[in-house]
Amino acid sequence: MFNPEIETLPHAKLRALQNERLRNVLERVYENVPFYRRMFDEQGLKPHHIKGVDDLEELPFTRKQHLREGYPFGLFAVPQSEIVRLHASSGTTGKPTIVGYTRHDLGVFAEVVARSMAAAGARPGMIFHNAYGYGLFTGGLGLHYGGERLGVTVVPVSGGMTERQVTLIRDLKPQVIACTPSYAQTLAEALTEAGVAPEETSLKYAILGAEPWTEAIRRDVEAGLGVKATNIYGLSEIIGPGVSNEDVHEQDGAYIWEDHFYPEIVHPETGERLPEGEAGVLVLTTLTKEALPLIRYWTGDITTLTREVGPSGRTHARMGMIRGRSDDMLIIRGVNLYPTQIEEILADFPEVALHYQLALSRPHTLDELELRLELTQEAFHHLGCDLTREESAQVVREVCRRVQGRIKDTVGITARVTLLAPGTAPRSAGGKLRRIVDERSL
Ligand code: ADP
Ligand code: K
Repeated sequence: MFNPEIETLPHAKLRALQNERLRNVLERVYENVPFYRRMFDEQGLKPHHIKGVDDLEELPFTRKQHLREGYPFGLFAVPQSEIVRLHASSGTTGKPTIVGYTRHDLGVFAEVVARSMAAAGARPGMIFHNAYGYGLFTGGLGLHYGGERLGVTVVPVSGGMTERQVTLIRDLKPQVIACTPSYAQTLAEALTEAGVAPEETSLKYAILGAEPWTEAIRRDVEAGLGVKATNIYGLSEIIGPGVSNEDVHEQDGAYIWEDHFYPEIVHPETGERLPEGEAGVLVLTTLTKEALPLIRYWTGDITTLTREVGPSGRTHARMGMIRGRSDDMLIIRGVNLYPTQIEEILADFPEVALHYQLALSRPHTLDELELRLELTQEAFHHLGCDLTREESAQVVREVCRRVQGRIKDTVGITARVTLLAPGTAPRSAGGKLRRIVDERSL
C-alpha cells in the first residue's frame, strides 16, 4: 500500500475525517462560489446545517450542465492566480469542460494515483509505460505525476504509434503499463505480430480505464500481455483517473480514496440514495479539492458500491465495474462524446438534415465511429437537378470531408461520414431513425 495508515483507517475515524473535511469544503464553496451560495440560499440552508456526509442528501446535485453554464472558470473557488494547471474534458456541446488545480490539488492527484498504482501492483523502481494520452486529457499527466510520486521510472509514451510502443516495450522492458483496455488489446496483438509471446514480455501489471470494459476483456488482456489487469476509474471534474483502483490480488471492486472523494449511489430517475449493493448513478463529493470543489457531482456512471472491508484490509468503499451511463454520453476509444456535440456541428451544415445516425462498432479491438447523415430535400433536389453527376458526387465528398474535419477538430475523434438521400438512413419498424446504433459487444 502506498499510504497504509489512511487506506486502512477504521471506519469511524474515516467518517470523522470526512465529516470534518466536508464541513470545511461547504464553508469554502459558500464563501467563494456564487453558484453554491445560491444553491444553499434556495434550499434555505447554511453550510453549518450540514453536519456530515449523512446530511448530504439535503443538497441537490451538481451536474455537467452547471459547469457549462459557468464556462470556463465559473465554479472555481480560488482566484485564477492560484491555479497551477488546467485540464479539459468533453462538454455536452462545442465547449469543453475546463477543470483546474491548485498546487495542493496536484499533490492530492499525485497521491491518489500513487495509491492506485500501488494497488495495481506497481512498486518503486519498476519501469512504467504510460500510454494514456498526454495533453488536455487528465489521463497522461495524471498517471505521470502519480508514477513519479510512487517512485517508478515513467516513460511518457502517450497514445498512438503502436509500432513505436512495441519497440519501447521490447527494449525498455517495463513491468507496468497504463492505457485504455481496448488499446491494451491492440498492443497485445501488435506484440504477438512482432513475435513476442505473452509470457516473454516484461510486463506484469496493466492499469486500465477511461472506458467501460468487462471481465472478458480483462481475461483477453491478461492472456495477451501476460499481466494482471486492474480497473482505474476517474473523471476530470472530480480530479482525473485515480478516484479509485482495484487491488491486483482481489480484482473485485475499485477502492474509492474516500478521504478525498465521498461516494453515493442514487436512483437514476428519483435521485434517491440506494441501499448498498444496488446499481445506480455514482455521485461524488470532493472533500479536499481547492480549485474546483464539487458537491454531489452527478457522474452519470452506473455502478454499485460496497463498504465492506476488503481482503487487503483497506476500509475505503469499493465500486464495481461501470455498467453504463444514465445519459447518452458515448465513450469512443476512451474519449467522451455527447450526441449534442454532433448536433451543434451539423447545425453549421445547411445541406444536411438534422436527423443523423451515430453508428459504433468494434470490428477488431478498437472502436469505429460512423456518422450517417441525410441530405435535406432541398439540397438533394439541387444536387439532382442543377449539377452533373460528377459535380454532385464532388459536393457530397466535400461536405463529408468538412463534417469529418469539424468533428476531428472539436471532439478529437475521426469519424467515417456518409451522406445519404433524404429518408434513406435505416429506420426502425415504426419509421423512427435510431440516433445511436451501438454495435460494440462488450
Ligand atoms: P478519463 O481521462 O479518466 O477518462 P474523462 O473526464 O475524460 O476522464 O472521462 C471520465 C469518464 O470516463 C467517466 O465519467 C466514465 O464514464 C469514463 N470512465 C473513466 N474510467 C472508467 C473505467 N475504469 N470504466 C468505465 N468508464 C470509465
Ligand atoms: K473517458
